Amino acid sequence: NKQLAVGVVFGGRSGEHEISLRSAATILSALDPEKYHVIPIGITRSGVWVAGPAATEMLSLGGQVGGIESPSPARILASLSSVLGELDVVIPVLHGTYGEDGTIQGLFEMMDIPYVGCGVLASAAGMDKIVMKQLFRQAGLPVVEFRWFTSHAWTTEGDALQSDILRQLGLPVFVKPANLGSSVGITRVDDPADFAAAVALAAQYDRRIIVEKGYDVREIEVSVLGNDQPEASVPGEIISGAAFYDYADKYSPDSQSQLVIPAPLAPEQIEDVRRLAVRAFQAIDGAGLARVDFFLLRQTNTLMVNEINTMPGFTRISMYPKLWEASGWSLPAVLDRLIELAFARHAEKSRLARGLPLGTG
Ligand code: G1L
Repeated sequence: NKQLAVGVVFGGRSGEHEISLRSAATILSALDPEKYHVIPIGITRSGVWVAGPAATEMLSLGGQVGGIESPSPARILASLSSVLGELDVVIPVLHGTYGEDGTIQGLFEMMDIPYVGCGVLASAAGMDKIVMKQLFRQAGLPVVEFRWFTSHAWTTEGDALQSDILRQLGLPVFVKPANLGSSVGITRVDDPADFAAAVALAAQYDRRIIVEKGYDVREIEVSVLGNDQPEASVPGEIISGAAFYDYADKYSPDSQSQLVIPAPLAPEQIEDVRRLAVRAFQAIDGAGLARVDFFLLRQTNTLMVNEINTMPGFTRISMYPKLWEASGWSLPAVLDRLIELAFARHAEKSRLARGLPLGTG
């Protein structure tokens, strides 16, 4: 019974390097050493891949390893090929750009290495608030009212866009960059006079901007695990002190927000939210795992799918593992399952024809 070689890839070029290191440390310590030969793999801030002592050092130093010089593409490619050689499966633990947006998943596809979690399409769709909401809407899921536009449209016809959007959505609205994992660049707007500044801020992070209608809500989250027959955990609720669950709140240990598990909901509503979570996962063609975040509108007591997160926070105090814990699945058991799912998906893909006529190999 041979141990599986599991690479855990963390760090990276995104602004959220440290969050990746913390989730990676949790995953490394929860993988069963009887079953797995675990290989930490770090990506430095400059994009160079390192394994062995240098990777372990990155974890303990909180990402201070490596300069900020830009290595050549050839050097990056050489570093990653030297590191990814002997792996049976990889777990990407990377935030944002180059991590959860489908790019690294594409790299693993090209190298034919099984990897944990969503594929290219679901990862990319899950990182884009506009595409995600369009897919949800098309699948018949309830989503908040929204509008979107490009920075270019804003510069050429901003006044018309603003009046049209505010007439449609009312106030408050949330103005957000379309393509970003965390809550940076997001503004709640209560006064039309503040709208343009909110758009200018969001436009610093993406060329596409989404405006969502604001509601008085409770925030409910569900963990999903599986490939073709995804399962939903018990729901949890985030009780937030702040005006909204912002970046600092989400990740700082002295956070004002509190997780309530299971969420205090009526039994029918628990079933509803779990069913909706599975459908949201399927709407983006999810695989492996995702956390689905809901709004429960206080006024009407109705549920709306807010977002899906294909790489949820994964420290011991994070919602995703805590919801499974409450559903009877320990962190090591969840990781075992995710690795099985990675192999199942890889095997299924390998069996599919690759556009070749039958009989050519
Ligand atoms: F191990 C899993 F399940 F594959 C996994 C991997 C990565 C779960 C969650 C995450 N999360 C992240 O990588 C992060 C986006 C929170 C950065 Cl730390």
